[in-house]
Amino acid sequence: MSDITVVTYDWVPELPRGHVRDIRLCWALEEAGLPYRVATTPFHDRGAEHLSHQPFGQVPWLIDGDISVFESGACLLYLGEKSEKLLPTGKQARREAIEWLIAGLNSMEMVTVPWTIHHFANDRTGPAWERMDGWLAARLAHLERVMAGREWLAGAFSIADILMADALRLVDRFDGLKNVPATRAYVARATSRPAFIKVRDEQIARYKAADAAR
Ligand SMILES: N[C@@H](CCC(=O)N[C@@H](CS)C(=O)NCC(=O)O)C(=O)O
Repeated sequence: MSDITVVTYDWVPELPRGHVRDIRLCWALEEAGLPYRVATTPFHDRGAEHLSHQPFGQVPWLIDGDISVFESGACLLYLGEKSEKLLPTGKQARREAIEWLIAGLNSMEMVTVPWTIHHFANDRTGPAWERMDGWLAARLAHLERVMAGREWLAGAFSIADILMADALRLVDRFDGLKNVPATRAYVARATSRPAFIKVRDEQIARYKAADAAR
């Protein structure tokens, strides 16, 4: 049986380094102790082969034998099937972890991404920004109530935490968690796990090496 392959860009600009979503897959694989390798696809030339795996021309996707999976959430669910360390087998715990994974994508990341785009674009004045900032604050206030009472989202650490913490650490990068201490502590707890640190550092090193090779 061949190792799982995580596919990501061969190069990205400085800004997203350490945040490219292949991290979610590599983090999960490290947590589960599953063997894998990272392969790259051109950032500048996203051709038919790329689109046959990821129809939006994005990364990541994963290859497992003759199976190809795109969307980081779908990839995490796929990997969750392979290890109880990622997705519990008990019916209720499993349902909760899946619920929170989807919440991370569809209730949190749908707000965090446009919020961070305002930061990247240095566009933080006017009604559009205020609406966006208020929307995120409301979402975070609800999550804060949840996180005040628990260590991880769904019992033990799971793919739900990988997704949620990865989405939120981008907000933390712009100090957007300053009013939600339990959530901020949760993100710090998740991102101090050795598996996360390893894959984040490897991603940054990979892109530094790609700079040197250009
Ligand atoms: N919903 C997708 C989003 C993937 C995504 O935004 N990937 C970024 C890198 S982290 C990308 O490929 N950006 C380039 C682009 O959108 O053209 C997922 O979670 O996999």
